[in-house]
Amino acid sequence: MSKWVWLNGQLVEREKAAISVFDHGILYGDGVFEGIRFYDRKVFKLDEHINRLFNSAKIIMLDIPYSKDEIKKAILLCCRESGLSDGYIRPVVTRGAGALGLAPWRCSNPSMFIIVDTLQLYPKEFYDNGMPIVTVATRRNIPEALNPMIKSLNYLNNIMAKIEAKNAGAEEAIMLNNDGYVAECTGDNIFIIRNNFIYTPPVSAGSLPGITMGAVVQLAADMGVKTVEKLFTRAEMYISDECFLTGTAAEVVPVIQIDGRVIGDGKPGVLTRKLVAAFHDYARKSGAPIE
Ligand code: PXG
Repeated sequence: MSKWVWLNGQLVEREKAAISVFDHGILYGDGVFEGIRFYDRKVFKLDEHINRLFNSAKIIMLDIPYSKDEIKKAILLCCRESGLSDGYIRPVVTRGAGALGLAPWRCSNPSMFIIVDTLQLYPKEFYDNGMPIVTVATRRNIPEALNPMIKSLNYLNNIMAKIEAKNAGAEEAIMLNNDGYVAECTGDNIFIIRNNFIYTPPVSAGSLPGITMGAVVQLAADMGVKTVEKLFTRAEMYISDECFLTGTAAEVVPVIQIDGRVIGDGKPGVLTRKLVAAFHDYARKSGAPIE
């Protein structure tokens, strides 16, 4: 864990890093964030994460008070100061302190902080043997209400789904959209494989445009395997040959059971295992050096 948190332009000791209880990030979940990894002192897909942070902010009309370059520099500084060679970076931008009442224009200044910490991945067992997951009743936010492509501080939809998964004895939940098609998991994108094609729901189904997803689609293409964005149902998942999840925290995780149905032969599939290994290598080779 890093001793420092970057808060509004300054490194502050982690215990002393505090923001106002009047910040609308806390009062209303009014803000945006990113989750980024660094491996072997290199930040993975930094530009892509910064671009997504700015896109999320633009959609909610939140002016980030720093340039992309300033934020990149701050992130690299936080990584260096952490003394870690591998870790997780959490930049957060909130609407800032304001009056009680929703009005964002009554907030003085957006607040920004960056945390660097180590990250608890799923147990290693899941990467070796695969993970069982379940579909939950909580539907993904409809894009017309709160578009899932915004990585906002409003994660209650996903948290409710996570609780349901835990209640059902699983670590991750599949969330359907309001039409009953598979959207994504609570913090991961989902993929199925059938007849050597990879399928994943389009962002318009109600998912976050995953950065890990982008990397995995490219790695699969390099192996000669095409990924098709397509709506699919629970039934189509149950009869898939393989299934896996991608996310910054999770990387690539094989799924071997969905709602009690065994996927394939109940072991991580051949292509999935190749992608787990390829992603692991790629993530450690590429990236922006922290010094
Ligand atoms: N869907 C959702 C809803 C997410 O929050 C992903 C998909 C995968 O996107 P990336 O760009 O990471 O491949 C996410 C990302 C956490 C945690 O603390 C969650 C994410 C990232 C980092 C940490 O659970 N979710």
